[in-house]
Amino acid sequence: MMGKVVYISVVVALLSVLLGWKVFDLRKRTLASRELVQNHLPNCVPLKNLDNGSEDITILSDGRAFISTGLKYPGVPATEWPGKIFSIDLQDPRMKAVELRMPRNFDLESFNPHGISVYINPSDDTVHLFVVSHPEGKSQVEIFQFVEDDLSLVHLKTIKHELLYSVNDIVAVGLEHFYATNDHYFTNEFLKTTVELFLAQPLTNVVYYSPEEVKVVSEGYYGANGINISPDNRHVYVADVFDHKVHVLKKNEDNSLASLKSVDVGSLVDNIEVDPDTGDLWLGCHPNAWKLFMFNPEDPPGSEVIRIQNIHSDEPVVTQVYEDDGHVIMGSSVAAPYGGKLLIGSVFHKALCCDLK
Ligand SMILES: [Ca+2]
Ligand SMILES: [Ca+2]
Repeated sequence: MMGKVVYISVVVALLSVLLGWKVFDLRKRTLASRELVQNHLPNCVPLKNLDNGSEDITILSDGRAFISTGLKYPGVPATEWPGKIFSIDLQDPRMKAVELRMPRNFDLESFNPHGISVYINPSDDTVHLFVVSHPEGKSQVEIFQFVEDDLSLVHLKTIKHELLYSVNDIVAVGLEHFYATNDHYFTNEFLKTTVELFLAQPLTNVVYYSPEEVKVVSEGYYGANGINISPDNRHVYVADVFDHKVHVLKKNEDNSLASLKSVDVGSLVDNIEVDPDTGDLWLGCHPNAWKLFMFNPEDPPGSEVIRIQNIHSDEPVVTQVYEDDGHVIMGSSVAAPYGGKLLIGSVFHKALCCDLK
């Protein structure tokens, strides 16, 4: 493996020199470094206990929010804080983020939670939380059952598969069934953060997983990242972070996906949340991701939230809802609306709760 790493690195170094760092320039443009305009929402407050990243957030229809914290991800700043899952009852005006109790037999040391998704079991209404985790930099999916009485998680299953090699986010569609994005082609950390970033090729994909069948269902993304599903379960949405687009795919009977179209967002889209009532997409974005990768606290990466309305019409409406230059919140990765409020989470920084009006 090291031989391959050295070989590819030498080739890239030579190419970069020969091309006069054009590859590097291209990546810098793709990663965006535009100046940001402050576009704040009213009454934003940082959520207590959530200062160590809140990469993904999802909210149930009863106001129960789940939040993954403490992500360690190659190439971006990370906290020493261990990986944990928090929850907030948004119907409770105290808005207190509580750490969910984990099962004793679960390896907390290596737990490194990333994308999350919730599935409600139609037969008994139990809440199943799917969590992408990266123990020792690898990828696997942990499935838990949420117990509201004592705010705990019961571990049901760990899923590993050779096609789930660099998972960023998932969307659960059954008890052990989900779609997952692979955000990189390489699994080696050095290759991921250097060679792949600078070469910028559409090598990433979306995988369907079920106990019976695992298959690549969509490919050709520069960086497949957030994934979610429409309220009627007929369409899947995939964020291509490096192509600044959201792709709309039709979910077929056999769980394959058919590409319908893509919508330009003009920012690096991370996670996607879908409003269950309106079908609007809420996107946590990195408006100057270059600053995220070249992190300098004196010149911090900013945050941006974008909403897409009427995505299935001929004229989807793309609106910037929030933007900050990084002095309030750095590296926003997710935005989740509920009852007139908006939760904004970040890769390694704080989480905010704002009023939408
Ligand atoms: Ca997610
Ligand atoms: Ca993500």
